[in-house]
Amino acid sequence: MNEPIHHGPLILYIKVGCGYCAKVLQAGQELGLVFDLKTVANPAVAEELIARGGKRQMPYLVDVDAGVEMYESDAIVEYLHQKFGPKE
Ligand SMILES: N[C@@H](CCC(=O)N[C@@H](CS)C(=O)NCC(=O)O)C(=O)O
Repeated sequence: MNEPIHHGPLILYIKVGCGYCAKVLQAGQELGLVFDLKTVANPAVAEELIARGGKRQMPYLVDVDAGVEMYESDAIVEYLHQKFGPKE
């Protein structure tokens, strides 16, 4: 596993037991990223997610510094690898 790297806040909305969320969490761990995790078990968090992205679907990533927000685990994993993965 890589050493932890410095990066701006990465908020990840998740649901416990969600395999798509686990996939993103694992990718983040492999890249040495730290997520600010928000779980939709809290109704206020679920409302916040819907207000932000338009629907209740997890995982949902917010890269605060980049102003990037997205659904879809595959897209999130790809984004994280492109931004934080090893450079050629
Ligand atoms: N294609 C999406 C599927 C995500 C998905 O189906 N997430 C489920 C949880 S595993 C969800 O948001 N369910 C709505 C809910 O639980 O309210 C992805 O890969 O991220």
